[in-house]
Amino acid sequence: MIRKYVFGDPIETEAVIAQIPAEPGVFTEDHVRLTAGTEGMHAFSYGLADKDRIYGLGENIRGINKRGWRYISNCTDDPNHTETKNSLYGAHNFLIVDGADGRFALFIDAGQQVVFDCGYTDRQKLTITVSEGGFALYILESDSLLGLVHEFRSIIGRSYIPPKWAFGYGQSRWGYKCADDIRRVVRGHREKGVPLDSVYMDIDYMERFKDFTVNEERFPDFPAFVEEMKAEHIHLVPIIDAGVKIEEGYPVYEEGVKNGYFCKNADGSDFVGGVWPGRVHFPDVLNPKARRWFGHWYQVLLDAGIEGFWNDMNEPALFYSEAHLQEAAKMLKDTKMDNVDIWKFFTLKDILLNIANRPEDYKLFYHNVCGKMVPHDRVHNLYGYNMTRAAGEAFEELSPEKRILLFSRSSYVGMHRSGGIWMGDNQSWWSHLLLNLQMLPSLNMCGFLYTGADLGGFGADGTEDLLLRWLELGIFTPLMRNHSALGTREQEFYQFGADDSFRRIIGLRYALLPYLYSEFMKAALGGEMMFVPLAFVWPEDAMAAQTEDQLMVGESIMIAPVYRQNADGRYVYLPEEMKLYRMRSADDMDAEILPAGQHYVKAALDEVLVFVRANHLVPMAASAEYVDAVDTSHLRLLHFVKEEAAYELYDDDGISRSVTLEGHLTEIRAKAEGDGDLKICVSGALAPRCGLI
Ligand code: MIG
Repeated sequence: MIRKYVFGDPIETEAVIAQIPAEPGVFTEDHVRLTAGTEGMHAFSYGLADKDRIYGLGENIRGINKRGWRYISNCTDDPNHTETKNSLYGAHNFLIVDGADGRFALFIDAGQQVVFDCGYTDRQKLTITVSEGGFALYILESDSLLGLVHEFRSIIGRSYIPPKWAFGYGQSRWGYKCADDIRRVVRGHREKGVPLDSVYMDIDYMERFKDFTVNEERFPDFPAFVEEMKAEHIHLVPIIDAGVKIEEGYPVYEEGVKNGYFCKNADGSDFVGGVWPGRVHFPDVLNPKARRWFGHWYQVLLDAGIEGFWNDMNEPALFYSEAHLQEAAKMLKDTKMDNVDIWKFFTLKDILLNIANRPEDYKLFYHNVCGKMVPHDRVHNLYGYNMTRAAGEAFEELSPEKRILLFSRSSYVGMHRSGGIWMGDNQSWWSHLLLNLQMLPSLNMCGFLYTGADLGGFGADGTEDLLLRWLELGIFTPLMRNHSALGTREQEFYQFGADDSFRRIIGLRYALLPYLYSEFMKAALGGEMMFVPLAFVWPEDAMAAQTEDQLMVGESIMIAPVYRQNADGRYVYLPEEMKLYRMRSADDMDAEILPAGQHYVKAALDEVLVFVRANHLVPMAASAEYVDAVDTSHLRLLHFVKEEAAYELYDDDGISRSVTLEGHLTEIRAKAEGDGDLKICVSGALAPRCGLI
């Protein structure tokens, strides 16, 4: 059951693609009350019983159950993902209430700011406040939590599917400057037999940070270099920033100005902001013509052989607006420095400290939405979405056969059809390893399946044990990329000592690929989650509902990564009997069956805990150095078969755009025979290719 209500005159976001007629007349709902209408804002509230839980809100801080904090949908470039924050890079306004009075979900489709007060101001109240402007509210009902997610996903359309190679390991660092830096990274991995499929190119590959340019001194023959890397089975993935450098003779700038494709000031001139290239204009990606134009610029890099991109700075991040920079400079100049008291000092300090991403600056510029000039703050949360959509739509034309890798920093529901996201600038903190885990299911609820965090942490100095432990989670996330910031400790695996552990753990990802790819594709094509909180699988189990450091990955396994430094294991809650595989590599593991309940489970620094549910199978391959080398002609099964089990394995060529479940699923069946000494018989078309582990 889905009901839609429209308030005011909303700007069409195209987040929802199903045709749902709006309810006529006044807003009446059993659950949700419309409470206030002050200053053009709308607020809704819902009374929470003591044990009610709230899920959703996609990319965000804090736990899986969102109750007890205030979250603000306001796409923000903020690298410090601490508990004190209210917003990260995305705006994912989907929320589920799992309440004593029943379960329901809602989606606020609005490009402007939305505040979700989930029992923060008043523990017994959920209040949602939508900033001025029109919007649509969807109310969804279903008996189950998974049913609510499925329903939502069915109206927002299919999630983005990357090429299969994008499930390989990627190495990135803000600081690789030239072809030799990249060659060194590839050699570092290949020499030690550590698998690798991609190397990311951060802003330094460009000429003066200009999009769609390549610095010729650093990459003298770029297409040849791309080919050279491909011969080593490495895909280069360049970054694209939102801001277009203002520079005479730079065609992206000149075309944009000529055609009026940039965001405008109130007086109709092009808005000027400051980002990496210095002074920039922002492409008005909300205007379909400008979107198409910007998207087609990616062709320059496609023509050079590039097959994947990451879109950055598209909240959009604003180091400064030119207007405010002038103002700030004047304020500083006008201050008499001979008698600065402490209050004056704070004012001075704040002038520069708060110059980036100022809310006031986001009100200064305008978009052309269907011929109307719309202030940016009304559509702020749609910017990164539409930048990435620009690329995604262009790729459908420019690469009609082959999938292109694409993921973004900023996003909104709807963008999940065009690309994935990475979780932005985290830190090399143990708490962010846990945050990575907790964001996964919330993102999946909102359609974002191709996702992952900067493994090892982006900001701050990482350590060997942190990287190892983080990879032990990262081997399960669709995007598996080690990335770190300029100025931090170098973080490629070979900067540390434990080469062999890294080889075995990263190798495990490749061995698990048949299962992980299959689960990803089934989730994408079926509108399901790949990472599921225990609460969604065992909703009546109060312990499961509180377990926020374990996840189901697909139908067969539960993961429980270690996320504390110096721990030799961790407590794991088993809602039911499971078989634990303690894996050191694809070939080295021990297994034991554990009863339901709480267990302290040992996991050495180089061991991964995989819990298989009863009557389930996990198809694996042998490890490989790159995705194309994973040999699926021989599969081995992790198994916990008490009676019988069946698994539907999905596979395809990994690159064609047209994908369906039909014709790509093969069933593997296993049956336990005999009493005392169980024998497991595998059947189905794949049986001759399957061995047991
Ligand atoms: O202001 O391109 O999140 O991944 O390395 C920083 C440099 C800009 C932010 C991205 C990060 C990237 C960095 N970028």
